Amino acid sequence: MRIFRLTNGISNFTYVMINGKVFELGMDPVLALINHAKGLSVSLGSEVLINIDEVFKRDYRVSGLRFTKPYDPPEVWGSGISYEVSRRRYSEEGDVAKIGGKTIYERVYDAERPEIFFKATANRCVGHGEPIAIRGDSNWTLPEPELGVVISRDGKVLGYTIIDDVSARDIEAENPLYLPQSKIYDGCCAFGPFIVTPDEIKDPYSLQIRLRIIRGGEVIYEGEVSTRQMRRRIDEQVKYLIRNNTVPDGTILMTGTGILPGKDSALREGDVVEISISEIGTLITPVIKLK
Ligand code: DO4
Ligand code: MG
Repeated sequence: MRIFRLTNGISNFTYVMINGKVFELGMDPVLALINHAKGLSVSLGSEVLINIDEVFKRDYRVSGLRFTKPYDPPEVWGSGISYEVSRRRYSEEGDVAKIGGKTIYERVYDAERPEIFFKATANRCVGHGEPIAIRGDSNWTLPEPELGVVISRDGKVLGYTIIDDVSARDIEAENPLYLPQSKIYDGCCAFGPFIVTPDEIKDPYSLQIRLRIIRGGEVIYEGEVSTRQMRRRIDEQVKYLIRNNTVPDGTILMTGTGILPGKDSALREGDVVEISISEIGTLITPVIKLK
């Protein structure tokens, strides 16, 4: 089952795709995911005939029906430095503090406890076709394409999604204590277009994540990674997130980036970020710069 939401700019309409057919969803999307996980029934409305491929091409600048975020997540959290490449690149870029001869990023990669940080609330998130943002005070902001997991309050994985942990790398590189300011701001997170239930994913550890940054119609950066290269299991990351920390049903956890474009690919207003994950889909977002 795949949940998605369309908007006409005034009202939102939530749908579910089952075996290629699209139905109106007759209940709250998070409840539908919980029921699906428990083998309980999901309330469906009428079947609808929508040309998904056609709607997929539209963005927020055109009027009419278009994609938006699949639901309003109560909280979005991140897990960091979960790929070897992020351990190395985060250690190299910026004036990075060392403790006991290792950078903080090397230490956290090797440690038993993962890096877990707060990322966003629903109002800071956008969906497919909607703009992600560069902070007005950042000149080096990068997309971080990640596998997102939607979880229940008891840590069960209810669904998978594509998520972009957009990060002001210059602000964090100046001082790691600035992490919340580099991570949390308006338009700092995009996810969707679909939430895909676990029964539709063969193996979450063999998904291919691809990133393209497009500028003026030209691809200026392209990279890919497999979730096979993730250092920690998803259940281990979730376990630390919910340890003594009650999260609401429908919370999203980002599982870390394994693709890091260089400083020369810093996002600019007008760029388009395209993230694909095999078996899930493609999330495309234009980029704006905040004042
Ligand atoms: O502190 C660094 C943040 C790391 C991160 O967001 C990632 O590895 O994806
Ligand atoms: Mg990240």
